[in-house]
Amino acid sequence: MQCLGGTALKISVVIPALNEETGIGKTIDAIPAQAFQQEGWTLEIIIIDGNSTDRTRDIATQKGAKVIIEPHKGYGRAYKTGFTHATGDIIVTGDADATYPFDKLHTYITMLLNDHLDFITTDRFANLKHGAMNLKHRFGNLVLAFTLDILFLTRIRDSQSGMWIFRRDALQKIEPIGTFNDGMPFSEEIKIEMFTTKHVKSKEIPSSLYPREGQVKLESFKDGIKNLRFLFVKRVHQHTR
Ligand SMILES: Nc1nc2c(ncn2[C@@H]2O[C@H](COP(=O)(O)OP(=O)(O)O)[C@@H](O)[C@H]2O)c(=O)[nH]1
Ligand SMILES: [Mg+2]
Repeated sequence: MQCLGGTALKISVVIPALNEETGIGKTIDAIPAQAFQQEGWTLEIIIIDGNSTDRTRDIATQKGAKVIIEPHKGYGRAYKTGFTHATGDIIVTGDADATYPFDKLHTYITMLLNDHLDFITTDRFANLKHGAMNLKHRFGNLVLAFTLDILFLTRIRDSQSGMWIFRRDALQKIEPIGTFNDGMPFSEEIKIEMFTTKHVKSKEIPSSLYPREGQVKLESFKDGIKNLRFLFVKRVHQHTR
């Protein structure tokens, strides 16, 4: 049994959801709860619901998840709230739209533990399935990752990936999470902080992306520009800190 300070290791899976009734059930079902149990790990699933008007909350509750309502808009805002509720030693994130390989979590967590890492981000492009991402999004993602790498001297291939596996105490080593962007740039910001902070051991690992269930919340062009702009603003602030 993998333990931390004598007690069983606890995993918190934190998932933001806004009207995801078609994906939330599949997403939760993919979490390999049985493999966790065999390892002696305990599991909590926290859904941060943005006041969905469909059956998202009902389905999540039925599947045993804890549902927290965050009425303020924003992907980043949902995570900021979610992380304050997470009590696990390890936090795992991902969308509620069944696109991320939650079925591989056991392997990813084992890698974090065995390699003594603080933070893992997943590269969805490593094994991209046909139809999982259109060319426009693929190009936008390339531009954003390239810009981030140039500005922050990192080597991240997928700056927008929303699946991260990390030790909760790594959040104490970076800038206060409360100061992070409330919107989609949150995903870039957490990677920038984890990869550029001294004494935080971070790694990007190959992963995959499944086709989305339900309606996309991202407004591709508008959010793409916001994400790009964010990188420059963050760079200037980091420089003057
Ligand atoms: N709670 C909450 N969740 C959100 C909000 N906006 C997006 N999400 C969720 O965040 C995740 C990412 O959004 P998505 O549309 O899949 O963006 P993409 O993967 O970048 O195309 C999904 O699970 C959404 O349901 C929001 O304002 N509040
Ligand atoms: Mg998504």
